[in-house]
Amino acid sequence: MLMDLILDRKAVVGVIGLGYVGLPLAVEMAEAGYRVYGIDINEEKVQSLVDGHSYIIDVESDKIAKMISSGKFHPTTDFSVIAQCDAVSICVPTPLRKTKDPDVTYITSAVAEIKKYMHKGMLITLESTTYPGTTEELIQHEIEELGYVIGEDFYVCFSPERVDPGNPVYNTQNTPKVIGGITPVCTELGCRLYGQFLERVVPVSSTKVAEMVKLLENTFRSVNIGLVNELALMCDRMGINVWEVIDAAATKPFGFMPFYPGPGIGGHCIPLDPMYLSWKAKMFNFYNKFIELASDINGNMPRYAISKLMDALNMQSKSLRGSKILILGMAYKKDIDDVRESPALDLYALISEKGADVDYHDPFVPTFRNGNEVIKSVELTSQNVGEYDCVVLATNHSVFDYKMISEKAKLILDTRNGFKQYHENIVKLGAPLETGAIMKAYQEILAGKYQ
Ligand code: SAJ
Repeated sequence: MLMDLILDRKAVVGVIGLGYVGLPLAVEMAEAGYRVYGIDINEEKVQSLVDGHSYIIDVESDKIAKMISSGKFHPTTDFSVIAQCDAVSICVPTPLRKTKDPDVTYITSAVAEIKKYMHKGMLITLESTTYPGTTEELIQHEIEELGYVIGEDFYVCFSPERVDPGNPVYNTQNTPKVIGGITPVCTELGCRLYGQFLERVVPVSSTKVAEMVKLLENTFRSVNIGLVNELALMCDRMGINVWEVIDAAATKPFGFMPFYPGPGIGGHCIPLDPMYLSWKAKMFNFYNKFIELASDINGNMPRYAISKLMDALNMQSKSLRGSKILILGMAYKKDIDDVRESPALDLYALISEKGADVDYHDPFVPTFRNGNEVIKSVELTSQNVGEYDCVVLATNHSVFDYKMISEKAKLILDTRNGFKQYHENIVKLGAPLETGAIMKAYQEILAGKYQ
């Protein structure tokens, strides 16, 4: 009986997809005492784990080595181990196609493998972010075709991943986990299993509710980022410093949550997940406005940043064409090494297209691909920073020496409000060009002049 196996921790569990979601999940399950098969199609990843090395920022290698030697964790590329599994969690990517519709081929491939080794009594939980209805369409109905009866012969849940790579406070173990099943018994089994190794499980009544929870979480971010990005454009036009406005609004202790403008949005979640919802809603003849509008505004920010750069150079009677530009930061957000969908990639391509000579410096990103080219991060020194006509701060890594850069650079376009001190040579996204007087007053307030 699956419930007994779960409660006695004798259940054998499989995790398909050993990335930033699947590997930490496998670790929690193995540490709770379950025998875990970690399945991935990438042989290098599997071999690395077999050798006791972790490639995920939040998972220590010695933990992997211990789990391997204790016999609790078995990384493999062989899907046939699913025949031995009482429960399987699917943690594969769900990218968007260029046409902005969901690419669920990783999910369908994983389900095709499960079908080969399916047996009675198995619990299947999908964790990949996707549109409402996916779990029923791509898992429940597929397995039912084999003659199994949902809620009796097999169980299916959806549980959205809430992993924030590199987050020093929240991790897989202590982040509440929403779980919704196709039937009540599915929900109960899913909650019982995850409840054995996670601090808190949040049951919901169906897989669709659970799928929608995740999309609301990330659409909430995308729309609010879009709001402040539009506010930045407005403030620029109106001669107001948007950063000061947001900092002051953020002093409101209730009913407000600060979001910040930027050169666009990146990552594997926020630019993509809301488009899943928008795509599915259209099938119900529901044409949403917020998601598409936010996506449009956020997607346009790189071009706004370029126009700001040209305005800034224009102040010094320089054209972008022929100028030397340094982009600081290529990662999609600060203090990480991930460049997926990073707006800095767009900035690099747009600045190149305009005929400028562009370099980048990012201590977390030694190289990146620009089309067929491999671009290398250049060194940043107090000598060379002054050689550039403009330094563009695209990602506000904590490690940058902001004081040195502001003293040595001829001109700075700050798209992240990374430079807190006032300097004549700093132009900010979302603030008027002539920032001198405005920023000087702002700096005096920050320095406590009126307190
Ligand atoms: N961004 C802004 N302004 C903001 C916040 C973010 O421009 O106020 C940009 C970031 O620079 C980045 C993009 O948006 O390019 C996404 O940033 P993010 O902070 O949402 O970071 P992500 O993509 O790593 O989002 C993840 C999400 N986690 C999951 O999906 C499990 C998200 O739900 C988390 O809230 C977020 O981490 C987090 O809080 O760090």
